[in-house]
Amino acid sequence: MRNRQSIMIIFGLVLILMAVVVADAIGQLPVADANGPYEENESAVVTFDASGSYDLDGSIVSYEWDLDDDGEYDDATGVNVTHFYSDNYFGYIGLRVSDEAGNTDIDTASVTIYNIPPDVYAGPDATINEGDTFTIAGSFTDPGEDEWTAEVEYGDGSSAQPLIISGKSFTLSHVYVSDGVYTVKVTVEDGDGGVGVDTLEVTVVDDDNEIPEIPEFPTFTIPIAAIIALAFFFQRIRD
Ligand SMILES: [Ca+2]
Ligand SMILES: [Ca+2]
Ligand SMILES: [Ca+2]
Ligand SMILES: [Ca+2]
Repeated sequence: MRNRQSIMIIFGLVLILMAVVVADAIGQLPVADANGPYEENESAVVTFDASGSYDLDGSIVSYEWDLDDDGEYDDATGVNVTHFYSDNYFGYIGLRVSDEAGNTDIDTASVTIYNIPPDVYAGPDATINEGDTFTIAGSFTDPGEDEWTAEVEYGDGSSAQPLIISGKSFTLSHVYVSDGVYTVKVTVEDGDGGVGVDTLEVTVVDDDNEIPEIPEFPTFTIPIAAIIALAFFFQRIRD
Protein backbone atom coordinates (compact mmCIF):
# COMPACT_ATOMS: atom_id res chain seq x y z
CA MET A 1 0.00 0.00 0.00
CA ARG A 2 2.78 2.35 0.99
CA ASN A 3 4.78 1.41 -2.10
CA ARG A 4 1.77 2.14 -4.27
CA GLN A 5 1.40 5.63 -2.73
CA SER A 6 5.05 6.36 -3.36
CA ILE A 7 4.75 5.27 -6.99
CA MET A 8 1.73 7.56 -7.46
CA ILE A 9 3.60 10.54 -5.94
CA ILE A 10 6.65 9.92 -8.10
CA PHE A 11 4.46 9.56 -11.19
CA GLY A 12 2.72 12.88 -10.35
CA LEU A 13 6.05 14.64 -9.90
CA VAL A 14 7.28 13.29 -13.24
CA LEU A 15 4.14 14.64 -14.95
CA ILE A 16 4.63 18.11 -13.40
CA LEU A 17 8.29 18.10 -14.43
CA MET A 18 7.36 17.15 -17.99
CA ALA A 19 4.76 19.96 -18.13
CA VAL A 20 7.35 22.50 -16.93
CA VAL A 21 9.87 21.31 -19.52
CA VAL A 22 7.29 21.51 -22.33
CA ALA A 23 6.04 24.94 -21.18
CA ASP A 24 9.58 26.23 -21.02
CA ALA A 25 10.23 25.03 -24.56
CA ILE A 26 7.06 26.79 -25.85
CA GLY A 27 7.52 29.88 -23.67
CA GLN A 28 4.70 32.04 -22.39
CA LEU A 29 1.85 32.78 -24.76
CA PRO A 30 1.34 36.41 -25.81
CA VAL A 31 -1.85 38.17 -24.75
CA ALA A 32 -3.85 40.09 -27.36
CA ASP A 33 -5.83 43.19 -26.34
CA ALA A 34 -7.95 44.76 -29.09
CA ASN A 35 -9.22 47.46 -26.70
CA GLY A 36 -12.76 48.78 -27.42
CA PRO A 37 -15.69 48.63 -27.62
CA TYR A 38 -15.40 51.24 -30.38
CA GLU A 39 -18.21 53.76 -30.96
CA GLU A 40 -18.40 56.62 -33.46
CA ASN A 41 -20.82 58.50 -35.70
CA GLU A 42 -21.07 57.73 -39.40
CA SER A 43 -18.37 59.18 -41.63
CA ALA A 44 -15.64 58.69 -39.02
CA VAL A 45 -12.11 57.39 -38.97
CA VAL A 46 -11.76 54.91 -36.11
CA THR A 47 -8.33 54.16 -34.62
CA PHE A 48 -7.94 50.65 -33.24
CA ASP A 49 -5.41 50.33 -30.45
CA ALA A 50 -3.59 47.09 -29.62
CA SER A 51 -1.07 48.69 -27.26
CA GLY A 52 -2.55 46.80 -24.31
CA SER A 53 -1.26 43.50 -25.73
CA TYR A 54 1.81 41.96 -24.07
CA ASP A 55 4.14 38.97 -23.87
CA LEU A 56 5.64 38.20 -20.45
CA ASP A 57 8.71 36.31 -21.55
CA GLY A 58 9.50 38.02 -24.82
CA SER A 59 7.93 40.48 -27.20
CA ILE A 60 5.12 40.66 -29.71
CA VAL A 61 6.49 40.64 -33.23
CA SER A 62 3.28 41.08 -35.23
CA TYR A 63 -0.16 42.64 -34.89
CA GLU A 64 -2.62 41.50 -37.56
CA TRP A 65 -6.16 42.80 -37.88
CA ASP A 66 -9.40 41.44 -39.26
CA LEU A 67 -11.43 44.60 -39.82
CA ASP A 68 -14.15 43.18 -42.10
CA ASP A 69 -15.12 40.35 -39.76
CA ASP A 70 -14.41 37.56 -42.28
CA GLY A 71 -12.06 35.58 -40.02
CA GLU A 72 -9.00 36.52 -42.09
CA TYR A 73 -6.40 38.69 -40.34
CA ASP A 74 -5.41 40.34 -43.58
CA ASP A 75 -6.79 43.87 -43.44
CA ALA A 76 -4.11 45.82 -41.56
CA THR A 77 -0.95 45.38 -39.48
CA GLY A 78 0.50 47.44 -36.64
CA VAL A 79 -0.16 48.41 -33.05
CA ASN A 80 -2.51 51.23 -34.11
CA VAL A 81 -4.53 50.98 -37.33
CA THR A 82 -7.35 53.10 -38.73
CA HIS A 83 -10.47 52.42 -40.73
CA PHE A 84 -12.96 54.85 -42.31
CA TYR A 85 -16.66 54.10 -41.82
CA SER A 86 -18.76 56.06 -44.32
CA ASP A 87 -22.07 54.72 -43.03
CA ASN A 88 -23.62 53.39 -39.84
CA TYR A 89 -22.43 49.89 -38.98
CA PHE A 90 -22.24 47.23 -36.31
CA GLY A 91 -19.74 44.38 -36.25
CA TYR A 92 -16.61 42.99 -34.68
CA ILE A 93 -12.95 43.47 -35.40
CA GLY A 94 -10.30 40.88 -34.56
CA LEU A 95 -6.68 41.22 -33.49
CA ARG A 96 -4.09 38.45 -33.72
CA VAL A 97 -0.71 38.92 -32.03
CA SER A 98 2.35 36.68 -32.38
CA ASP A 99 5.49 36.41 -30.25
CA GLU A 100 8.96 35.57 -31.48
CA ALA A 101 8.36 31.86 -30.75
CA GLY A 102 5.39 31.83 -33.13
CA ASN A 103 2.79 31.65 -30.39
CA THR A 104 -0.40 33.61 -31.11
CA ASP A 105 -3.39 35.01 -29.27
CA ILE A 106 -6.61 36.54 -30.55
CA ASP A 107 -8.93 39.21 -29.14
CA THR A 108 -12.04 40.84 -30.58
CA ALA A 109 -13.93 44.09 -29.99
CA SER A 110 -17.29 45.41 -31.15
CA VAL A 111 -17.60 48.40 -33.47
CA THR A 112 -20.75 50.54 -33.42
CA ILE A 113 -21.08 53.37 -35.94
CA TYR A 114 -24.21 55.44 -35.34
CA ASN A 115 -26.42 56.93 -38.03
CA ILE A 116 -26.88 60.72 -37.95
CA PRO A 117 -30.27 62.04 -39.12
CA PRO A 118 -30.48 64.73 -41.84
CA ASP A 119 -30.40 68.33 -40.60
CA VAL A 120 -32.86 70.18 -42.84
CA TYR A 121 -33.03 73.88 -43.75
CA ALA A 122 -36.23 74.47 -45.74
CA GLY A 123 -35.42 78.13 -46.41
CA PRO A 124 -36.43 81.53 -44.99
CA ASP A 125 -40.01 82.68 -44.40
CA ALA A 126 -41.56 84.38 -47.41
CA THR A 127 -44.36 86.78 -48.38
CA ILE A 128 -46.01 86.56 -51.79
CA ASN A 129 -49.13 87.82 -53.53
CA GLU A 130 -52.17 85.63 -53.91
CA GLY A 131 -51.93 83.63 -57.14
CA ASP A 132 -48.13 84.02 -57.38
CA THR A 133 -45.75 81.05 -57.30
CA PHE A 134 -43.81 80.57 -54.08
CA THR A 135 -40.29 79.35 -54.97
CA ILE A 136 -37.32 78.80 -52.71
CA ALA A 137 -34.18 76.63 -52.52
CA GLY A 138 -33.54 74.50 -49.44
CA SER A 139 -30.85 72.06 -48.35
CA PHE A 140 -29.80 69.58 -45.69
CA THR A 141 -26.67 68.06 -44.20
CA ASP A 142 -25.95 64.43 -43.32
CA PRO A 143 -22.44 63.03 -42.88
CA GLY A 144 -23.43 59.48 -43.86
CA GLU A 145 -23.21 57.80 -47.23
CA ASP A 146 -26.98 57.57 -47.37
CA GLU A 147 -29.76 57.51 -49.95
CA TRP A 148 -32.12 60.31 -49.08
CA THR A 149 -35.75 60.89 -49.95
CA ALA A 150 -37.65 64.12 -49.29
CA GLU A 151 -41.19 65.41 -49.38
CA VAL A 152 -42.95 68.72 -48.82
CA GLU A 153 -46.34 69.70 -47.47
CA TYR A 154 -47.29 73.23 -48.51
CA GLY A 155 -49.86 73.62 -45.72
CA ASP A 156 -52.85 74.61 -47.85
CA GLY A 157 -54.54 71.22 -47.83
CA SER A 158 -52.75 69.98 -50.93
CA SER A 159 -51.24 66.51 -50.63
CA ALA A 160 -47.58 65.91 -49.71
CA GLN A 161 -45.30 65.93 -52.74
CA PRO A 162 -41.96 64.18 -53.26
CA LEU A 163 -38.99 66.50 -53.74
CA ILE A 164 -36.24 65.98 -56.28
CA ILE A 165 -32.90 66.01 -54.46
CA SER A 166 -29.81 67.29 -56.23
CA GLY A 167 -26.72 66.68 -54.10
CA LYS A 168 -28.15 67.82 -50.76
CA SER A 169 -30.39 70.55 -52.18
CA PHE A 170 -34.00 70.80 -53.31
CA THR A 171 -36.37 73.44 -54.69
CA LEU A 172 -39.81 74.26 -53.30
CA SER A 173 -42.39 75.60 -55.76
CA HIS A 174 -46.11 76.11 -55.20
CA VAL A 175 -48.99 78.35 -56.25
CA TYR A 176 -51.20 79.64 -53.42
CA VAL A 177 -54.65 80.58 -54.67
CA SER A 178 -55.95 82.10 -51.43
CA ASP A 179 -54.49 84.62 -49.01
CA GLY A 180 -53.43 83.41 -45.57
CA VAL A 181 -50.43 82.22 -43.58
CA TYR A 182 -49.23 78.72 -44.50
CA THR A 183 -46.69 76.45 -42.77
CA VAL A 184 -44.48 74.63 -45.26
CA LYS A 185 -43.01 71.39 -43.87
CA VAL A 186 -40.05 69.60 -45.48
CA THR A 187 -39.15 66.07 -44.35
CA VAL A 188 -35.91 64.32 -45.36
CA GLU A 189 -35.27 60.64 -44.58
CA ASP A 190 -31.88 58.91 -44.93
CA GLY A 191 -33.03 55.30 -45.33
CA ASP A 192 -31.34 54.31 -42.07
CA GLY A 193 -34.13 55.52 -39.78
CA GLY A 194 -32.85 59.10 -39.64
CA VAL A 195 -35.55 61.75 -40.20
CA GLY A 196 -35.02 65.51 -40.41
CA VAL A 197 -37.83 68.10 -40.50
CA ASP A 198 -37.88 71.86 -41.00
CA THR A 199 -40.72 74.32 -41.50
CA LEU A 200 -41.11 77.85 -42.83
CA GLU A 201 -44.05 80.26 -43.11
CA VAL A 202 -45.44 81.63 -46.32
CA THR A 203 -47.67 84.71 -45.95
CA VAL A 204 -49.94 85.06 -48.96
CA VAL A 205 -51.33 88.58 -49.33
CA ASP A 206 -54.80 89.20 -50.73
CA ASP A 207 -54.24 90.63 -54.21
CA ASP A 208 -57.28 92.99 -53.93
CA ASN A 209 -55.84 94.66 -50.84
CA GLU A 210 -52.30 94.71 -52.12
CA ILE A 211 -52.88 96.92 -55.20
CA PRO A 212 -55.53 99.59 -54.48
CA GLU A 213 -57.80 100.37 -57.42
CA ILE A 214 -57.31 103.83 -59.05
CA PRO A 215 -60.56 105.79 -59.04
CA GLU A 216 -61.66 106.48 -62.61
CA PHE A 217 -63.94 109.47 -62.02
CA PRO A 218 -61.35 112.27 -61.46
CA THR A 219 -59.11 111.27 -64.36
CA PHE A 220 -61.70 110.95 -67.09
CA THR A 221 -64.97 112.65 -66.16
CA ILE A 222 -63.47 115.99 -65.05
CA PRO A 223 -61.62 116.72 -68.30
CA ILE A 224 -64.62 115.67 -70.36
CA ALA A 225 -66.93 117.83 -68.26
CA ALA A 226 -64.44 120.70 -68.54
CA ILE A 227 -64.24 120.34 -72.34
CA ILE A 228 -68.02 120.32 -72.59
CA ALA A 229 -68.22 123.38 -70.34
CA LEU A 230 -65.55 125.22 -72.34
CA ALA A 231 -67.26 124.34 -75.65
CA PHE A 232 -70.53 125.61 -74.25
CA PHE A 233 -68.81 128.81 -73.02
CA PHE A 234 -67.18 129.53 -76.42
CA GLN A 235 -70.44 128.78 -78.17
CA ARG A 236 -72.12 131.39 -75.95
CA ILE A 237 -69.37 133.94 -76.76
CA ARG A 238 -69.63 133.31 -80.49
CA ASP A 239 -73.38 133.70 -80.32
CA1 LIG B 1 6.10 34.45 -25.39
CA1 LIG C 1 -10.41 40.20 -42.87
CA1 LIG D 1 -26.43 56.17 -42.58
CA1 LIG E 1 -27.56 59.60 -41.94
